[in-house]
Amino acid sequence: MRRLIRPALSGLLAAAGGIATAELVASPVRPESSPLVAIGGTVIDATPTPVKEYAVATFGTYDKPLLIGTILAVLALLAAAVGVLAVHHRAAALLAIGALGLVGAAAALTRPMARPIDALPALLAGAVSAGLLAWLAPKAATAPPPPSPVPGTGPATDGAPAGEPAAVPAAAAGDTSRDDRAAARTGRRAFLVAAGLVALGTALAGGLAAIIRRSGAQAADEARAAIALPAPADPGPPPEQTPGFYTPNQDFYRVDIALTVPRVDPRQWTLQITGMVDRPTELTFDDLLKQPLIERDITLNCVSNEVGGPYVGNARWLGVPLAPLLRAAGVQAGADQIVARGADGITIGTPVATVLDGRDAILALGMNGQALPPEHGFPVRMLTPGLYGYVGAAKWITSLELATFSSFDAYWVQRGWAATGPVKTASRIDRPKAFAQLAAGTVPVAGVAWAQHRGISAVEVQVDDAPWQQARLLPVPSTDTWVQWTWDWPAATAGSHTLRVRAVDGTGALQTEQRADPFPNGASGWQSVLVTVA
Ligand SMILES: Nc1nc2c(c(=O)[nH]1)N[C@H]1C(S)=C(S)[C@@H](COP(=O)(O)O)O[C@H]1N2
Ligand SMILES: [Mo]
Repeated sequence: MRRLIRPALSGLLAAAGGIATAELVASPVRPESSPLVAIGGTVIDATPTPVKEYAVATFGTYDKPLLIGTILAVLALLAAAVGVLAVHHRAAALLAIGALGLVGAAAALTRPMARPIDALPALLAGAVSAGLLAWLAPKAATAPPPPSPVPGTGPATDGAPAGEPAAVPAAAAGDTSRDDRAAARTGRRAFLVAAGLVALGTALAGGLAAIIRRSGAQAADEARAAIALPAPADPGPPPEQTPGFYTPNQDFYRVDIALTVPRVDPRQWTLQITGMVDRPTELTFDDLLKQPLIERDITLNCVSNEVGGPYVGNARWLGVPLAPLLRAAGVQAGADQIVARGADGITIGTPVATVLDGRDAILALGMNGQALPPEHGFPVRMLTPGLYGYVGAAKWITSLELATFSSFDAYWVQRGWAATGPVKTASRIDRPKAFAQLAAGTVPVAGVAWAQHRGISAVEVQVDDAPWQQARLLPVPSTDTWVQWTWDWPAATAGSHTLRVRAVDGTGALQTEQRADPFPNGASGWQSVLVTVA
């Protein structure tokens, strides 16, 4: 086992050196061409939807560091194995490492927005790793340990692979043993020096890559900080004052396929409006700032949200109405789908009819008084009140292509999710928390309910099997936001109680009791929480 340490380490170091080189080359120009990012993206795209669902539900926003960590762990195991392979089969080991580089290159080349040059970092990683391994492997090959001077206790020869020299007969030990030990020491020193050099080089390259990457992000962040959002031509109503109505940007849920948050420089950004339009259009960020902007409170939620789950938030958005832009481009007859593309490579398909039906579908530039945060789609994202995010809220948007639903399936639709995703009526209990221990007396029960663009007309609460009670609804600016509700529970009887909530939407339809999982078109069912009154 101990004999494998140096070969395994040389495999690891060779791979680390190659990966660091790739990061260094990728960082300044095309961060997305990093083999790690490309392989991660490929894994995300290939992951079966239920697993992806599980990852989002279980690890939330941490699912990405976890994925990168897993990929690194797998690579480390492979690299160590290749290092061991190099002891007896050097050529095969070098080929294996080269093949890993090819896998990375293939991943980079098949990313949605790939360019041929994106293969370069991975190919370089393969070549550098192979070179490093060729250099380290001979130094890692351990000289056989000096034979034991006592007969019978020397290394067993039984298990030795064919072709390996059997242990030197003990009688011939003496001087040879001392020479061997000296040679082993020199060999170890040579290996340690070489390994140290590779480790140092790797750390330098990796550190430099990190610095370059951060300064690239900084440039986009500085451009973001320098943006002075114009006043809206059509301001929103006075902001609601109740705590919790607006979700602060840093608390707003985040769901996307982007392994690293795209840092888009608004000065280089353009939006293409293409496809089935009479006048293909290209707009710059400044063009958008010059449009009459509207300010609206809109609640956004994710189709992956479970009943009672956290993937819903409400913000005050500033944006350009989308319908006039589309009309100016001249939407052709038959075009029923807007395919939005994001800088992370996603496609999101939104019904043309929904965007043109008079609702406040916007290209959002501002969120709660700031330019969009990078995580939420800076510089520009789409928002379509009443639709789940996966069909109406493309972030880091780069183009809008007018198409048909029959000719193109967007990213999530290819993975089995419904092609159109109107939000389902939902309600949530935020207070008291599940399993809370409460004192008898008046217990404030409170939460939110949403059915964007239909609105909420009533929320009802039930304790155990008692009759449903009407909750009080707090005022809202439009049907496009969630509604905060409260109800005072006269909690008199000690023991366990179940609180249940349901809502009625603006059309008078009662929220369905029918339980459904998020896949394929959103969860449904009434939420209940169990609490104890002392
Ligand atoms: N570019 C891009 N836009 C995207 C996604 C994505 O993966 N990439 N995810 C969508 C989904 S599933 C949701 S629910 C919302 C989430 O927006 P948020 O992260 O700002 O809350 O963004 C949508 N827009
Ligand atoms: Mo979503």
